[in-house]
Amino acid sequence: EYSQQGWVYFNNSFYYISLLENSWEDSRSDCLQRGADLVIINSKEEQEFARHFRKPMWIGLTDQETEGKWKWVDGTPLTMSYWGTEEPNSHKGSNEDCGEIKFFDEENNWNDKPCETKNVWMCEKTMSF
Ligand code: 2F8
Ligand code: CA
Repeated sequence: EYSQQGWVYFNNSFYYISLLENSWEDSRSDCLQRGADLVIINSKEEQEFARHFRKPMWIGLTDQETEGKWKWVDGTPLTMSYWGTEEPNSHKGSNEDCGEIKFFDEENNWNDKPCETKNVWMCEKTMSF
């Protein structure tokens, strides 16, 4: 695992963890401007990699289009999921349409929360060789 100018390399992708906090949408815009997108987690190894930073962070997961139908930012449905206990729950009827990594002490640590909430975010740029 090596890093360069704020990016960390792992398994054919570079990852960027923000220093600021932002809404999910603004976080995504930042990733796009960096030629990346919010992180898409599609292996246990990648989940563990994201978890080991021990920071609540936005990931590229949303059900903004259809309530309850969670999708990654590239439009693909979830192949595996690591929701925390009782998540996703749209807590107390609030509109929780965006996904974060939250309970970093547990392998299952995704949480849905309101997209306008501010969070650190994680971008991923996949390498094509
Ligand atoms: O207990 C889980 C619950 O915790 C918070 O609500 C009290 C989260 N909300 C925010 O972080 C804004 C919920 O998303 C979470 O389900
Ligand atoms: Ca929640």
